[in-house]
Amino acid sequence: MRRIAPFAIALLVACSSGRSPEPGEARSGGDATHFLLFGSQSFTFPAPNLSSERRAAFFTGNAFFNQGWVTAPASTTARDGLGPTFHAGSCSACHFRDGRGAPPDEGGTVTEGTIPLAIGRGPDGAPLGDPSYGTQLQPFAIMGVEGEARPVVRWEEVLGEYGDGEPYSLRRPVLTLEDPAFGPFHPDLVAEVRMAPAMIGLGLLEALPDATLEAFADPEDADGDGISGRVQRVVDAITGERVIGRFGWKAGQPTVLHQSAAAFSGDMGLTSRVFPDENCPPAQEACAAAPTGGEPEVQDDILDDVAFYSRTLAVPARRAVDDPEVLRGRDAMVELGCTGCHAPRLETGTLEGFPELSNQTIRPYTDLLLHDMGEDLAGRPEFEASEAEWRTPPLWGVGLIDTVNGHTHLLHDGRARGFAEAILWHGGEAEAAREAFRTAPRRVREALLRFLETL
Ligand code: HEC
Ligand code: HEC
Ligand SMILES: [Ca+2]
Ligand SMILES: [Ca+2]
Ligand SMILES: [Ca+2]
Repeated sequence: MRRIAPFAIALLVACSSGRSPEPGEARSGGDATHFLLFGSQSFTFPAPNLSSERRAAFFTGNAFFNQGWVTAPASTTARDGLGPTFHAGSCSACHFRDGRGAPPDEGGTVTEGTIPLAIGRGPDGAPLGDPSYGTQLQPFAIMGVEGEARPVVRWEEVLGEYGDGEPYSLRRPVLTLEDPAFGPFHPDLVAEVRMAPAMIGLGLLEALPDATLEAFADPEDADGDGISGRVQRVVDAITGERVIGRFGWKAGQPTVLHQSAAAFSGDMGLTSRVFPDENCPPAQEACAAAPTGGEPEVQDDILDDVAFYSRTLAVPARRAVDDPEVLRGRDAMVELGCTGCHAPRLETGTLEGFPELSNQTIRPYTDLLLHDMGEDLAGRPEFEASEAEWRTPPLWGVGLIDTVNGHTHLLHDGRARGFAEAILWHGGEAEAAREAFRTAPRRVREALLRFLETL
């Protein structure tokens, strides 16, 4: 297990001069970084290097991302077909202002996230659905069809203390699925809460070469640093091939287009060329009999525009990169072992059709690999990802979630109420980094948090 030399910490506290930002450090998304304003619209801008013609596709996609879909049949045939069961009526209901969803308060229901379900993994590794409820809970339904169940979250407090004795409190969600409409759930069911992540910079992550992810992977922890990242491999629904997974909290989706089509299907009940079937498990007869909004419901050009939009949202520039405390915090990321997973700087390769996103130096703070984060965070298994394994999320933009969405909830289920809590939940491969943070002098912890605020 990784140990941080006390000497390294001492060094970190002592040195306060001589640090400076790297050239271009504020441009987290390379040329797809925007410097516009850092208010509530910070996640909504197109990559500034899109041509005006390509901006048009961005804004068409934007319109379909924000608009509500309606029940079929309707006079607006371009946007009907919602349901029969669904979790939300628009993409932006969860990705509000292209930002991060918030979890419910005590006893509330999940509105800005999803409830993945599984009773294990199927032969190809994909999550195996509950026989009556499938691989995702859709709490709502159109008229004449029943929603599947009501996901209710209650919070349980967990107490701890920092190395210097300062106490802290964490909280974990306890999810119950109330009033199931189609009989009891399978006894092996695992259900979890996942909050909607921000939409920025996704095409840049898609443009990272497979070889970059493979080079970070160290499945047997050959270098003995306690971190054994693994590449996720999933089945591409379009080609049927096994490819690297990158998107979603367990990297269960290979491309932004694939993830967008999966969202149309699982989150909104809208069929597309990628997922042509409605979500109606055999027990749900009214669901199967309900009218559809066309075959497919999401026309190809609309799916393509939404995926284009989802790929080309700019990454906001960092603030205060030359502030001495921020620079100390940046160094603490390295010294405490955070950058073993949250890789600071990467080069994108060529993403076909996206010269704007290709060959960029980006600072996403992720390796996009799966890491065992310990039992406390465990959820459902997904392809190569075990229950406890999660993809390192990119950290760009995390400092602006409060500005955009008015909350500071982090981690896949939104349990962390800020950066410190997010770090304190790290376990498994990240236990050594968490302990280094927990036992670090207060000054170092504060510098680290200050750094995260500038992302
Ligand atoms: C009901 C809430 C909800 C709705 C509606 C929703 N999403 Fe999401 N979105 C999520 C959640 C939760 C995740 C994480 C998925 C996972 O881990 O399985 C996600 C992830 C994504 C990602 C991957 C982001 C990343 O960082 O890996 C993309 C792209 C995306 N959604 C696009 C869309 C689009 C396009 C729509 C509309 C067609 C949409 N979403 C509708 C909740 C939602
Ligand atoms: C072994 C890999 C690993 C290490 C080391 C690691 N992290 Fe993480 N980090 C993750 C993963 C995986 C998640 C997502 C876990 C989840 O959502 O359940 C995460 C989540 C986070 C989040 C929340 C992000 C979000 O979008 O919700 C923050 C902030 C964070 N890490 C900061 C740090 C800091 C600071 C350190 C060093 C003290 C660190 N991490 C060390 C893998 C790692
Ligand atoms: Ca439908
Ligand atoms: Ca379902
Ligand atoms: Ca290793």
